[in-house]
Parts: sequence; structure tokens; C-alpha cells
Amino acid sequence: KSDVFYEVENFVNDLHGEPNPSFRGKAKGKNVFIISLESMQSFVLNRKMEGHEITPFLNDLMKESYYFPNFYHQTGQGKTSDAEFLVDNSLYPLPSGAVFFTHAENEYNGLPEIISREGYYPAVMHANHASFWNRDIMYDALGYKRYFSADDFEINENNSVGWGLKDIDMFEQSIAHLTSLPEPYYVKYLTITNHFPYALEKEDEFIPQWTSTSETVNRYFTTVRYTDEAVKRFFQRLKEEGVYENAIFIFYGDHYGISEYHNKELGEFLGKEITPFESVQLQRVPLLIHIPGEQGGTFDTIGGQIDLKPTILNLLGIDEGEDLSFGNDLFSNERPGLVVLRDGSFITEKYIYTKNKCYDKSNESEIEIEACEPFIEEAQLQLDQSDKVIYGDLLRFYENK
Ligand code: GP9
Ligand code: MN
Repeated sequence: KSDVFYEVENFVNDLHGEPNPSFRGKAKGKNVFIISLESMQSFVLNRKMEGHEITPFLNDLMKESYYFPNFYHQTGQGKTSDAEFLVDNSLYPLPSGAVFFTHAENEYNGLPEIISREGYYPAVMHANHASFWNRDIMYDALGYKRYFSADDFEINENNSVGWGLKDIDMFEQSIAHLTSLPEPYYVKYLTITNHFPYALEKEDEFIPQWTSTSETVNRYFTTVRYTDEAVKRFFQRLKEEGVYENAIFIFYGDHYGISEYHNKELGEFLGKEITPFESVQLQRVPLLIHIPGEQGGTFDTIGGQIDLKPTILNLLGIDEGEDLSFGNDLFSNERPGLVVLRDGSFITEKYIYTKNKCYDKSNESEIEIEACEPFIEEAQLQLDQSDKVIYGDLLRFYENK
């Protein structure tokens, strides 16, 4: 093992708090559904567009789920694939490029691999070509056993729009694949209809488009509403199939959908100016953990995608083994209180740091840099140390395979 390895290992050991023991094994042995909500940002939750609820199903589901309103995406240029990388490895994606492409030959200690050692069957459902984002190669490295991709779905002109198979059809067609899997399974679903440019046919619009000067923002609400409907119908089908009861569902937004280019219109919608502070807050994405029969609750804990791996493992009652992971169980009482975004911006309990400026969360105003200073070095160090794991292929030194 190299010096760098020991340096990173020591750094990582200091990052970890004890996962919450009362959540350990809460979903032990259950089938796991992890559902990536394409381009969905938290600002659409519990909100109306001209009187129309944008996410009625998720808003209801949230009342019977563990819900984290202060959960941030941490992706870079690798977009959806970066979110997948964060979730499976609890490592940051790279400062530029997509790690799915650049480092697919590395050794990983992926969540799918860890849980398959405990008898889980990890699979992915996504109706795009298998090689998109180099997924066919990377999924092997992460330990997935089956990838149901475009070839496994019936895709035609009638059931596709924009990027391909519509979410409602994708979920419906996935049922046959799902029920063929050995249990317990861990299945990742990647939705796609709510992807830029947010194309949808009239017949699939459950709410009208908005009427601002940004076509993109206008359509976004309508496609978000569509995906919400797709998930609702999927739940109905799972109940019919008798699959719902013995499962845990984790919904997460993969990354932002509305870029800064549309700040004027988004600001109109939100009724506030989009300052750099607000831009960081807009990087919050939905996170709902739904366990049938559990009441759930709202947790205002600040967290990010990097925390999902330890959270899921604790819920399943599975140890991560020897690992270099940077996140912490979201339910833990020993969390570090620092969320680092890939561009170096960060969020603490009290402050937000972005573009070399420090903001006070209580009144959203810019304050002296001193308040943020204690965290600046730590935030950069976390990113750098995580990059070292990838550049140095450091996970190859562990033998818990
Ligand atoms: C395509 C889907 C969308 O397979 O992952 O990709 P994105 O552009 O969001 O990364
Ligand atoms: Mn995406």
C-alpha cells in the first residue's frame, strides 16, 4: 500500500460518525427500489404553478416517508452518471469530465457489490442504450448483475418522446423484468422524460405549460408533473403485484434541471431574486425514503448524495466493510454538518459559501468571509482526497472482495 493510500485512509476515518443504531436494519432483507428522478429539483415539491400542484403524488408520499428538504446534489459534468457514482461509492465525482468514462477500469467497492455479498441481486432499469455514459462497463465494475437497457424494452414511435421511452411506459414494461428477478433484489430505476428540453406531447400533459418568456421553464413544470404521475402509477402496479409491502423505496433527484441561464424566469416563479446564495439553495433535490408501514418524518438535516450509501447500508443492516467512503448516515446523530458541492461551494448549519463569498443562512445576506473560513480548507480537502482515491485507484488495495 502506498503513502497516499494511508493518507486518504486516515482522512476518511476522521470523517465518520456512528450510523444511527435505531435505524440499523429497519429495512433488513426487503427488496430495494432506488429511483432517480431525472433533473428534479426540490423547489417543485409542495408548490403550485398557477393553481396546479406540480408533484401531487410525491407530496402525498412525503407524508408517509422520511423526507429530507435540505438534501443537495453533488454532481459535476457527468450529470446522471455522477449522481449514480456518488450513490454507489460515497465518493465525489471528478472536477471535470465523467468518472464513468474516465475511470471505469478502477477497482470499486460499490454498494451493489457489497449487498450482493449479502444475497441481494442488484439490477438497473433504464430504457437508453447500454453504452450511454459507459454504463455497460461501469455497472460491471460497481457490481450490478443485470442492466435492463433499451434492448430489453419495446420502444416505438407511439411510446417515446424526447430522449426515448416515456416514463409511464418504462415503469409498466419493467414489471415483467422485475418479477423475474431473484429476491431480495436491489433495483435502480433511472427516469428520463423530465430531461431537457422537456418535450412532451399534448395528450401526456397532466398540467398545462407555464407562460413565462422561458420555454424551458414553462415545459419543465409539465414534464415534472408527468414523471410524478408515472411514479404514482408504478406504485399502483407494485401494489397489484404484491411487491409493494415488502420493499423500501428511495427517491432522489439526480441534478438540477433549470440552469442559471433561466434565472430571470425562475426568479419570477419563486417570487425572489436568484442570488448566488439562492443558486446554491436551488441545488437541493428531492430525497424521500419510504418504508411501507413506517410513518417517517421530516428531517431538516443537511446532506448530499454522498451520504446515501452509508444510509442505505445502515437501513439494510449491512456493514460496508473496508472502504474509502466520504459520506455519513443521514439519520446519524454524529454528522459533520458540512455538505460540499462539486464546484467547491459548501453548506453548513449556519452558512453557505459560494464564489468566494460567505452568506448567513438566517437572513440570506453576505457576511465577512471569516465565518466561513474554518470550513474552506476542509471542504477543498474532502474533494481532493476523494479525487486521490480515483486518480490513484486506491480501492484496489482492499481485499474484501
Ligand atoms: C441518459 C440519462 C440522462 O441515459 O442518464 O443523462 P443526463 O444528461 O441527465 O446525464
Ligand atoms: Mn440526469
